[in-house]
Amino acid sequence: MKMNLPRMWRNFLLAALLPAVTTLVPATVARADDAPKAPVETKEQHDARMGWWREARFGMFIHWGVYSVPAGEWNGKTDYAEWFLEQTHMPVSQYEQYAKQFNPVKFNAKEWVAIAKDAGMKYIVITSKHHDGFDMYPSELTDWCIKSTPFGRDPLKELAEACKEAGIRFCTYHSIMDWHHPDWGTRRAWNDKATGTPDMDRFDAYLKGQLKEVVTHYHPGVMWFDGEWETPWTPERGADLYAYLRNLDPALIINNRIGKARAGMEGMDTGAGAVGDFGTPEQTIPANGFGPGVDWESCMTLNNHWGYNKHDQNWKSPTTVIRNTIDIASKGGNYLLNVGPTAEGLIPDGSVQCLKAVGAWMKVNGTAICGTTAGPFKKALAWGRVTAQPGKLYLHVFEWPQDGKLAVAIGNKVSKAYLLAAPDTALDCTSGESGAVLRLPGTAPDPIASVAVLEIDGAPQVIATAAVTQAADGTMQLAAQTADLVGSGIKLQGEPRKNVGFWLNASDYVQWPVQVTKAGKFTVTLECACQADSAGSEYTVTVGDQTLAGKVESTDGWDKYSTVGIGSVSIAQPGMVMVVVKATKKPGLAVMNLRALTLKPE
Ligand code: H79
Repeated sequence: MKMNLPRMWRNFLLAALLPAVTTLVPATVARADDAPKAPVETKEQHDARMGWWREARFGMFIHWGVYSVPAGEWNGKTDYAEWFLEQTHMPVSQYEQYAKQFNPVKFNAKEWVAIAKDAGMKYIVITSKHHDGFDMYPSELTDWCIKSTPFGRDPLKELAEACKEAGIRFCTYHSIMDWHHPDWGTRRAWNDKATGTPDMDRFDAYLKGQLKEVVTHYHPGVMWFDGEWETPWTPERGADLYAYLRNLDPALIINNRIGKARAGMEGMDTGAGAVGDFGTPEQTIPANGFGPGVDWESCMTLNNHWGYNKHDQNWKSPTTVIRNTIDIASKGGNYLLNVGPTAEGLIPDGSVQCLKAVGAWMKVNGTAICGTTAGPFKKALAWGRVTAQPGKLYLHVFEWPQDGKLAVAIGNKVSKAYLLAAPDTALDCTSGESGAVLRLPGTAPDPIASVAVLEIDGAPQVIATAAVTQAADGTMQLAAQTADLVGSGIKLQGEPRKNVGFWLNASDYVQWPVQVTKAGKFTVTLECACQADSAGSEYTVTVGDQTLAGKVESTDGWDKYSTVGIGSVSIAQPGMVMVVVKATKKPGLAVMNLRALTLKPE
């Protein structure tokens, strides 16, 4: 669906409120002793199960269903897609008629799989069912499925087979929320086909029956849930379904939307009710990664809709898609990029053209994406991004240096350096404790991103670089833009990203490594904003080994800043000092919006 401003605002409020709400749920989901449990795994077994998915890094999402028949248009409005039924409030009996027009005779599974594979994608995730409840395979449990169309074929079977043949993984998306089924707990008023009282236990049995069909007939590598946020779906049902599926197929990988702990569109779990194997940021890329052991996948549209919309030609450029792929891989995540095929069975040309350009880049540089892990740097670098493999760093250069010199803040010895576009030409690279400097040729082999490989001895040793240095008068200005943001929710906001916001988790924090050249005594002030109903948060500011404490007062708005003095600190000698702001108490929605911290010599 297209995200308009009011919805985004609703999302923000919901995302903001969610952590507070989930803390009301017991930390471990209480279930009957005899309830089925997921197979117990050692870390090694877990790593082995996640192995193919972690290596893949790049996949194709496919949103395909009967909503592709109206193609996003109804009654003069042209902004619909897969949320058509909910947004138009069309009676279900009328919506069902679209199934009779769904006859995608041009569908060719091998072609779709080739489009994905040629783009460098290693898996596809297709909607076995979206929120409208329509199954894209012949289910024995309902007629509201591909059987009620003139299309006498099984798209899931054809795709699963084509994937197997091409050596890429077949996966399915299955919506929990179901606007069509009479037993889904929050039945829509426009569901004129449903009678009786909704019964979630019956719904649960129906869902399990369908998932058993999907798992046993098509063997998806991932089961991707969605639509978990409505109240009829509970943490208990999530945990129970997770156990059910993992017992059905112990190798199955399941996303976190099977549970109830997802914090809004940021997609990561906060609070209780967490189940599943990976987090699911939607239409967004986390500012930084989450460290080893936290698996996540950013899903994104190629235009403004998931399902087919014939009016939407707002395609992302190859530059955006390629740099997103790199950015995500450099932070240790996967990129699941969507296409919305037509009711004829074709992937729109705008998508195909973009994916072709991505494929051309991946052909040369794919080894710097697939099978790599996050790079060693905690934050994005000014010139590009870094991914890693044992003994190798892949430098994805977005901004080609004018003087041909690329400084890389690692202390390792570099034994060999070359471009993936010219692997036989060794590049000159000096290395040592003060960092590596790579000499690049005059022009970039690829204006979107050129990849240089550094072969290094041992694990990468990052040289700490100070974001902040002292001004001539000794002042240190610690601006939001230069901070390390640590945590799952906290991020820069405002234009141009001028403050630290979304400080909804009290455990998130902010820090600056500061290079002190002139030691002495400093007055510490903080520039922050806080809405009245969130006032009262308490925080500490730690400078080296000294800690000051403060309390956030209302400034009458999240965008009304005031500067408050919080005390003074002494820095005994020059060197690297860490300045950290942490929350110790958060009675309201957020800790504060933080614009800057200033240390001024006394
Ligand atoms: O399948 C695609 C979309 O149809 C579906 N997810 C992608 C993969 C999608 N459903 N809803 N949205 C996208 C946006 C709506 C988000 C909200 Fe919420 C649901 C706002 C309030 C409820 C999630 C849960 C975000 C905040 C709470």
